Amino acid sequence: MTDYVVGDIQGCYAGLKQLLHTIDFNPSKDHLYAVGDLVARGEDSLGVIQLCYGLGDSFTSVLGNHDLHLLAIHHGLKKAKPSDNLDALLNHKHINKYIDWLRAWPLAHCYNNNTLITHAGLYPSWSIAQANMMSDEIHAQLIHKKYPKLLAKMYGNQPYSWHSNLAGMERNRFIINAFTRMRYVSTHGALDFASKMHPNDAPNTVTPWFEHFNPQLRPHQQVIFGHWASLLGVTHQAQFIALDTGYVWGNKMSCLNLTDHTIIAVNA
Ligand SMILES: [Mn+2]
Repeated sequence: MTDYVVGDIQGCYAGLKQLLHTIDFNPSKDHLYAVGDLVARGEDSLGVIQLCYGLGDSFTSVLGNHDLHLLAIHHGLKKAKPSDNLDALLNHKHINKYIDWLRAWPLAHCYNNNTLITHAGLYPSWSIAQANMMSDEIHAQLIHKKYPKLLAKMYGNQPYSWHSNLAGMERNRFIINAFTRMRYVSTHGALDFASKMHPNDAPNTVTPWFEHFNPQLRPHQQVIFGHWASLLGVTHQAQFIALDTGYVWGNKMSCLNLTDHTIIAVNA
């Protein structure tokens, strides 16, 4: 009985199959968590969704920016780019079932009380308990029948900074952006969406979110995240585990064994 967390899959069905084979994944005993971005860009997003859906209770995901974008495209709120490679999924006869399954995942999942699994990371002034509450706020709206209203208004970069008084769509948008799009923050904690480079190449006005001091995070707590392929899995801090190793860009798909804390990867 082993629990695993897989990094960004992004429609890479062959890579996911190879990884599950490599770890000898057994859905009757093991559990697979995913950091989100299950779909988009890879060769077979439909295959990935069908495989993950088929794992039933042995699979848990959090939502990534590409997963939310798929929901918006499905509702005609955004147009897919050809490079998204989502047509086979969007045109599938069971797409409504897959959309309902996808939108029911949260933005953050707490594992064993001290490990947060989320797509982009933990905003540096939030505790894990606060992050769970923020995730629940969005989850409640995503499982509501009027959820396309949230999708229609989630796009945009502002507000850049968190304040507990944020309300309505500004609050929703900040929470969604922090959990699904964050990489760098300014010294004052403002989200910076323009910078995507490796931290070695970053201007000194911004800091990776995981290097920004978080007074709410305890030393025994961990954050497992994806989204940031150019890190290639390196944060230099055991507390922050980066699992997007850029399989879709020709690098690796990585997975963390939560029992023995080893990382297993397959090459593209
Ligand atoms: Mn992402």
